[in-house]
Order: sequence, then structure tokens, then C-alpha cells
Amino acid sequence: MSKGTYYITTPIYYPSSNLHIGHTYCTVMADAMARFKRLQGYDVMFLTGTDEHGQKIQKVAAERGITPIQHVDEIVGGIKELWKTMEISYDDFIRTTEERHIKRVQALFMKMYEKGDIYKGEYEGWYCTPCEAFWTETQAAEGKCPDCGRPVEKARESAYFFRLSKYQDALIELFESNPEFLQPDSRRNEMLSFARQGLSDLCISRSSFDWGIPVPVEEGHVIYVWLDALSNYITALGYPDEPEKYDKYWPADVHLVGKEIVRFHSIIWPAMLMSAELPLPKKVLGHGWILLEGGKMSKSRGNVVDPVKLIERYGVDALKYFLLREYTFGQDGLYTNEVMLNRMNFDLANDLGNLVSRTVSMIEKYNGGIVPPAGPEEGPDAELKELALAAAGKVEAHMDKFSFSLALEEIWILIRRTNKYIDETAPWALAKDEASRDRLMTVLHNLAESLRMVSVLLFPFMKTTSGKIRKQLGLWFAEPEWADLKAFDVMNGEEVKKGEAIFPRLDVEAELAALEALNAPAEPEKEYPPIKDEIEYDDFAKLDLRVGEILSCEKHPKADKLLVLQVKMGNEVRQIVSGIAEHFKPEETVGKKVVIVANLKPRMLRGQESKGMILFADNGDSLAFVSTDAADGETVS
Ligand code: ME8
Repeated sequence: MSKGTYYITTPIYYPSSNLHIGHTYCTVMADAMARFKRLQGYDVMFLTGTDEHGQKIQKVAAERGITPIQHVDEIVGGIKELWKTMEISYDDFIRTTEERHIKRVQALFMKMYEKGDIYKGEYEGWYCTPCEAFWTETQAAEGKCPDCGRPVEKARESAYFFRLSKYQDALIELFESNPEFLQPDSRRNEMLSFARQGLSDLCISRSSFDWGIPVPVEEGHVIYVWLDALSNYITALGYPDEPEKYDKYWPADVHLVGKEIVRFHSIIWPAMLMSAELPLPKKVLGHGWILLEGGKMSKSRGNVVDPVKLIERYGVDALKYFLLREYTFGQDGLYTNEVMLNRMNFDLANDLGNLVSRTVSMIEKYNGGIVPPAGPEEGPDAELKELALAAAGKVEAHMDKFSFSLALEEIWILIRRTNKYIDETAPWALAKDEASRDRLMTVLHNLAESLRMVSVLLFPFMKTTSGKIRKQLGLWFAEPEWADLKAFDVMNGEEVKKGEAIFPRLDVEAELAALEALNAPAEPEKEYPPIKDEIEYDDFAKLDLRVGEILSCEKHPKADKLLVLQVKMGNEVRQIVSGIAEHFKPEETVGKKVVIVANLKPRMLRGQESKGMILFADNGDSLAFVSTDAADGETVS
């Protein structure tokens, strides 16, 4: 029986370039929560997607020399591939360039317009292109964006405005009367004081570029990208024209967002919904950033951690575990390879990996691979059972607060206790004495049971690992259910089968070196001069290019930069003066076969005649010969 609906969203990502580990952090949390709620019996709707309009995307596409849609199609393909690799269980993926979204954003705009909350005016302000955000004079102090610190530009245009100021009191009332609406508290206090300082009306259209959703009431304007993007949370549900899912899932239980976009989600979005007379989301949760030593990850600074490389090396679950376990929700945290590798080694290879392999091996060795039934309780049995049976409730309580790290810690308390149970009961010693056989069987049963519980508890966080454990325990036939955690003594007669180590031990030093090499910032892309204007074939055909062999070469007597070369070209030897003295010594040129522009009008260069020109490859700093094996005198065409 369904426990009700649960609607969770991630931000929709900008497909300006590929996503880094910081972006995956939010999606991994949302995925864990979605799976957790499903496991508990909720009817879950998990939405993610991409935010594809706006000046920034238009700019990036133009720089790449392709259309915006070509650009976003390519990047979005990569993002979907990444989520597939990471086993992200989203129920829908909304792209803001989809027709279903466009028409519904326009419908929402009209609803707000007809309410009288949208009016036309003139906008002048400071605009941060990378953030797509307009700022007031005080906000953009010193000409810098208060979010990202990059320079802002003055922008002025005739535009449509949303009466955000009208909703100021309602928003203050919302933050004050419903502290749960925005968490953590630090963010709520920040937004409360932001709202109390006074909200200006918001400019919600642009006419300086066209990559956006057209304003339905006037041509030549596109809807501000944040209005467009925020609407995704209801357009994906079919609002307003196909309201079945909307009626079922809205209002959202939670919008998970990064701390820098809390303002958009807790002020602008609720005000838009109030204007359209729609219910507000139940909760907005702002998470912290994953930082690198030296600051925030940024593609343009070349300091990003690529999740794909980590997954290829350590697997999806190791990365998910690390992200969920290491960082405290709401706070910033530092990423280092070392911290990650230690987590993988201590928690995954040592604690969990060992428990699985020891348990399965001992059941194989001491009972022919069959899980024995429960037996009389003795020694540490009661404590182990109690801990295992209490785990579900504790994990639930932490998950209610989005404390993923503490939820996992709770599971690891059980894992570590079970490992300790092995040491305390010493099955290898029991196996030596036939009289202890019953006790040995009870111990094996309890180990299998505890591990079964662990496999259920882990399922929302590390689905594949949970599956591997269950397969080794002979539980492959059943998907785990939360209710499986209610009883301890249920296993009897399952056939265990040892598999590969679920998390092999890592050589931290060697891995550190390998990761260093993998994540070394790529060389900045070299810039090449643009291709010159097109010419006709006839223009090209006028050139007479020949192969020549350099017979001798000496310095020009009167010019430091010039060399004087004698070049054999078929039956003729001619003198060519070339400006290459800074790049080659005279003797380095001798014997080289080169391409010559043979019909270039002869010129006198500082008193020496030059008949033709030798071609070189030029990388801006140095020259290289364009050599050939062909015989001198042959034509090049
Ligand atoms: O803001 N650590 O998109 P976006 C943690 N399109 N989170 C990080 C991070 C890091 N190092 N870097 C980025 C947008 N993020 C809008 C959203 S929603 C209607 C529109 C998070 O691709 C960031 O905090 O720039 C944000 O929540 C998310 O990635 C998307 O960022």
C-alpha cells in the first residue's frame, strides 16, 4: 500500500559544459532520497533536467560556432549518459527547450499577467552573464557579481517586470511562520533579512538576445531565464493543460538546491506561485558546496573533478558512498583525493567488504554454503539483534532531516558491530569442537541476518552493492523492502555463494599518483588564427609551387634576421633570402627539401636578390620545415 506521494527535484543544470562532481553531489542526494522513499512505500516522483535558455548558453554556442540547440543537444546527451552511468533513478527529465515546457511557461506568464502582476517598464541594472542574474547598484558593489565575484555589465532595455515587491510581506510571513519551508536555518535567516530589506520588482524579460521562450504578449522579448527555469517544477507535471500528475504530486515535498540559488527558489519561485494562486512547495533545502583547495570548482579555471574518471576507477557506489558520507548537508566541504580514497579503503574495503567475504566464506566452510536457522540466544547475540532491529528507525530519523552522512554512519555502526561479533564469537574456534556445533550454527545465522539487514539498509544509497551482497547471501530472488527490517530471525536454508570482493583494497599512494595524473588540468586549448577569406580556384592556380633542395646557406651580411640560401630547383639554382635567422642556424638548413613559391616576383632584400619564397610551418613562436621526399624541381599542386 502506498504511503502517499513524494515529489523531489534537483536544480535543472545549465548545459554550458559537462558536469563536474559538485553537480553530481545534489543529484546523488536526490537519488538516494527518492530510492529511500520508494523503499518505504511512497509513490515517488523524482525530477531532474536541464536549463537550456539564456544569454550564457547562446554565448557558449556562438563561441563554438554552432547553434544553441546543437550545443545543448550535445551536452544534454552527455548529462543523460552520466546519470545513466550513475544509476540515477529519475522519473522524468525536463529540458526547457521542449515544447511541453515552452507552452506551459507561457501559460504561467499569462496567468501572472492577467492577475496584473506583470507590467512593462524600462530596466537598467547590473547584469552578470555567467549567473544570468540582474543586480541592484548596492548588490553589485564594486562592479562585481555578489554570487560569483565576476565583473557585471550595465544593461538597459525596455522590459516586463514582475511585481515581486507586492509579495514581500507574504514571503516574510512565510519564513517566519513556517521555519521548515527553508532550511538550513542559516539560509532562512539570510533570506528573511534579504526580504526585510525590501524587494524590488523583478525584470522578467529580455530583448537583447533571442535564445529563450517568447513573451506571449509582445514579440521581440524573451522570458527571463530564471522565470523559465523555475517553472520546470510544475511544467514537467503537466501544469496547466494536462494536470493529472500536477494534481497528484504538487506541491513538491522538497526542492534540493545549492546554496547560491536558494534566493531564486525561496523568494522568486514562491512569489510566482502566489501570483498564479498555486500552492507553494513544502520545503526548499539549500546544500553546501564541494570545494577544492583553492576555492570553488570552475570549468573556466580548469580545476574540476570529473566524476566519470572516478567512476571508471572505483565504481559508482564507491563515489556515491563517499559523497553522501563525507559531507554534512548544508555545509561546504573540501574534496581531496586522499580523503576519498581513505573512505573507500576503511569503510568500504575494510568494514563492509571484509564482513561480506568473512560471513559468506564461513557459511561455505562450516555449513556447506547453507544459512542455518536461528538458535538459542547467547552472549553478544542480543546486543547485535537489538542494534540491527533499531537501525531502520535511526536511519529513518536521519533521513527525515536529510542527514545522509549520519544515516550511513548508523549503518556502519551495525557493520562494525557485526565484524566485532565475529571476533567475539570466533567461529573458527567453535568449528574445532563438535560440541559447539549448535552455537556455531547460531553465530553463522546471526551473521547472515545482520548482513541481510545491511543489504536492505544500503539499498537506497548503493543499489548495486546491495544487490551483490544479496546475491552472495542467496537472496537474489527478492527486491528488498523496508518491512524486511522488522524481523531478525528470518533466514533459513538460503544458499550462499562467494563472489568477487565487493570493494578491493586500494593502494592509496599508487592511487593518489594515478589520480593526480588523471585530474591534471588539461592544457589550455591552443588558439589558431582564423582561416582567411575564401579565394577562387583561379587565384590559387596562379601560384607556382616547386620542390627545392637547400644546397648552402649563410648569414646575410647586412641583416641579422635574414639568411641567404642557394636552392636547387631542377636544372636551376636560385638564391632566396629568408627571414629565418632567429629560428635556424645556416648549417641546419642545408640538405632540407622544401616547398618554394617559385613565381613570386624577385625582390632585393638589403642588397641581396631573392627569387621566390620558402614555406615554413609557423606556430606563432617557432618555425618548422615543411619538408618533402619528392625530387627537387617537381611541381606542388
Ligand atoms: O544554477 N558543489 O545551474 P548550474 C556543490 N540552471 N554543488 C555545486 C557545485 C559544487 N562545487 N557546483 C555547482 C543553475 N553546484 C540553474 C538552476 S533551477 C530552476 C536552475 C550546484 O548548472 C549548484 O549549487 O549552474 C546548483 O544547485 C546546481 O549545481 C546547478 O548549477
